[in-house]
Amino acid sequence: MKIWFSEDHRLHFPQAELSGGQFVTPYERPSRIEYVLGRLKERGLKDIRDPGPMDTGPVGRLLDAGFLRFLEGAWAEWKASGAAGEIIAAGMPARRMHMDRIPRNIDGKVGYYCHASETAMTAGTWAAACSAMASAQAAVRDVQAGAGAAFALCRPPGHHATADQYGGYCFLNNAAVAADMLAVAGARVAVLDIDFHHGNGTQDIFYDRGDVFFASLHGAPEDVYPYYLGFADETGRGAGEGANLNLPMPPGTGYDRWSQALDLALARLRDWGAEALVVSLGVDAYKDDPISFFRLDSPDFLDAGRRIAGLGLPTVFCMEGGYAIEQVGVNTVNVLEGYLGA
Ligand code: Q9C
Ligand code: ZN
Repeated sequence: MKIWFSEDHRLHFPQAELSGGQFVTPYERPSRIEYVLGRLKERGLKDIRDPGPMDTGPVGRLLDAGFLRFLEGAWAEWKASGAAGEIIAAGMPARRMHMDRIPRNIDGKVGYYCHASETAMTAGTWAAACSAMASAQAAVRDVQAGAGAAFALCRPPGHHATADQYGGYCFLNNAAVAADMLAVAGARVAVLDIDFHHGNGTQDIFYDRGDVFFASLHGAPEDVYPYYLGFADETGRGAGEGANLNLPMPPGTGYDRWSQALDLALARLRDWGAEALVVSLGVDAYKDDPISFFRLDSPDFLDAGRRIAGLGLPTVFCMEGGYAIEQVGVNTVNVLEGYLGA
């Protein structure tokens, strides 16, 4: 299995995350990736390649043009406005305000294009986000050329980003663009999101579409971010009706319950007729994750990889979350090894 990875992820490293009313060092930090790289090498997964530049075509096809222009130019505009710090959204359009008028002022634009203010942007955020996207695209090309699977070691992650909003540590939705590339080429594509958090961005992007199935296992939105999406009664709309499956679970959920949910999701994808799979591979369901509340242990990730392999589909893995930094490598590579060993 090829692994696609760009050093440019380092260009995104804000100093600040708004957490519990304080600015803390972001949980989503560059060192996460070092642990994954280290573990990959330790386990003999050494075919690690640089993806080169992002292919803007598939990105522009799926995501909002104004949003992409905003992300690219935000830092320059922010600095030009005299702001001294990192880009942090202060206010967003709320109930009974205008959702469809884009402010001229950069502070207003930031709120317009952001859905969660914990996530800061810096000078290198756009370049890093593009490099993560490039890895996802390279993994898609592998699978389209006949590889059974490929791993995009994306950072920053993507599944919380919609077509026109960032947040939840995500800017460009890597997995969604990967799925769309596969779908446009004619496959029935399933996205399986095993990150602890609901993949609100991916769900939103495909909610009306019947050619991409989205399934997510996650902490119940009553209890955890993203709070306002990810409920079990969200089943898709229009042509997408029946192609969205949310499996929210409560605090303390362990592998017994989680693996039953995984099996249910896999059965639904199979019944739907999925021909290609994109896995949003977050490992924050781990028991010691500092911002999550499931209880998976490291060997459980091996088993999860085995079960996913049981679908027998060409698979693109995209890295998402996981914040128990020192275990992120073992847990992520366990999914891949479980998959490969199955
Ligand atoms: N006080 C991903 O896993 N809320 N994003 C953090 C910490 C946002 C997680 C709360 C969590 C976003 C890709
Ligand atoms: Zn997560």
